[in-house]
Amino acid sequence: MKNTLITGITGQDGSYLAELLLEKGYNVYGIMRRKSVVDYGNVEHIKDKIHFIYADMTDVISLISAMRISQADEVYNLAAQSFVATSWEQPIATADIDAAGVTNMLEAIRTVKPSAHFYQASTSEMFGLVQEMPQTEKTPFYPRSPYGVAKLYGHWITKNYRESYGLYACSGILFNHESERRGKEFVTRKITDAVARIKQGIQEYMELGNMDSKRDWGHSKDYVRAMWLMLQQETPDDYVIATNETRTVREFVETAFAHVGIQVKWQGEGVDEVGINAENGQVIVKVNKKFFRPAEVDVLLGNPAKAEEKLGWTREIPFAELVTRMVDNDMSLVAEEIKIANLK
Ligand code: NAP
Ligand code: F7E
Repeated sequence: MKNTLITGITGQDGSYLAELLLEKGYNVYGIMRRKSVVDYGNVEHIKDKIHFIYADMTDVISLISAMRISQADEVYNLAAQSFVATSWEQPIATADIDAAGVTNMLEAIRTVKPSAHFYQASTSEMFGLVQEMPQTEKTPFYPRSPYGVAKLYGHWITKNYRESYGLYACSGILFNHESERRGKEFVTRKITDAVARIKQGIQEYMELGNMDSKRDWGHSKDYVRAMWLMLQQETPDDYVIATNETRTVREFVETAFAHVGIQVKWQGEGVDEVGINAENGQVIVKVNKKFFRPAEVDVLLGNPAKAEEKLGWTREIPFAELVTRMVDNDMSLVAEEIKIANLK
C-alpha cells in the first residue's frame, strides 16, 4: 500500500484527489491548518478515512514532521492562498504560502524522503498577459497578479529542485477548473449560487465584475486524475491541463440561467451593462466596479496535447455538463436552505 500526503486536502481539488487515491488503495495523509472551529471543509464526508496532520505551508518544521509521520511515496502540494483577488490585499501572505511554501515542502521531502514523487499545483495564471494562443508548456510566462507571481516562483523552484537534486518533481499547469465544491467567491460558483437563489425567489440580482474576461473552464474531477497520472510516469515533467475551449464570463452566466429556463438579454456596456430576464424584464445581473481587478488576465486558452499524448489524459466532463452539475447542486442546496428557514 502506497502512502500519500496531500496539502490543501480540505479544498476543492484536495477532496477530489483524496477520493481518487482512496479508491486506488492509497493510505491518505492530509495536512490541515489549526482553526478556532474544527472544519474538514470538502473532506467532511470522508474524514474517517484520512489521517490528518496539523501543519502549515509557512512552517517548514511542521512539513518535515508531516513527511516523517506519513512516509509519503507521493506528495501533492495543493495548498495555496488560491483566490487571485485576495492576492492584492494579502500579497505577502500569498508569497509566503504559494511561493516560499513550495520550497518548504521540497526541503521537507529532501530531508526526510528524497525518493518521494512530488506534484506542484502550478496555474495558467502564470501566463497572465498571454504571449501566444493557445498556451502550451513552451509559452513564455507573464503573470498579472501577486498570486500569479508567487505561483511562478513555485513553478521554477520545483523545476530547480528536479534539476539540482534529481527529485522526482512535476508541475501541472492547470487551467481553471471548477465543481460543485468550488468556493463561492470564484466567479463560476458565485454565478451558479446566485442563479439558484434568483430562480427560487430569494435573491433579486447578482453583481459581477469583468464580463468580457475569457477562461478555459474544466471540471476538478477530471483534473485531479491528471495530477495522479503525472506522478506515475518514468520521468518527471511539466504538463498543461486544459480543455482547449474558452468562454466569457457572460457566456457562463447565460448557460447557467438557461439551465433553469431563464433567458438573459444584455443591455448597455462596461460598468453600465445589465442582464435582464427576457420573460419579465427584471434586472438579474448588474456590473459593479468593485469586482474589477487592478490588472486582469483577459483570456486563457490551454492546449493539453502533451498531456493527452504522454499521459493518455482526456477531459470527460464537457462545459455544458460542468455548468448543469453546478447549477443543479446549488438548486438543491438553496431549496434545502429555504426548507430549513421555513421550518423555523
Ligand atoms: P482551494 O479550494 O482554495 O483550496 C486551497 C487549500 O489550501 C485549502 O485546503 C486550504 O486550507 C489550504 N491552505 C491555504 N493556506 C494554507 C497554509 N498556509 N497551510 C496549509 N494549507 C493551506 O483551492 P483549489 O481550487 O482546490 O486549488 C488547489 C491548488 O491548485 C491551489 O494551489 C491552487 O492555487 C491551484 N490551482 C487551482 C486552479 C483552479 O482553477 N481551481 C487552477 C490552477 C491551479 P483551509 O481549508 O484551511 O483554508
Ligand atoms: O475569476 C472575472 C475575473 O476568481 C475568473 C483560481 O482557481 O483560476 C482561478 O483564478 C474571471 C476573472 O478565477 C467576477 O475578473 C468577473 O477574470 O473565478 P475567478 P481566476 O481569477 O481565473 C486560476 C487558474 C487559479 O489558479 C486560481 O487559483 O472572472 N470576474 N466578475 C469575476 N471573478 C470573481 N471572482 N467574482 C466576480 O464577481
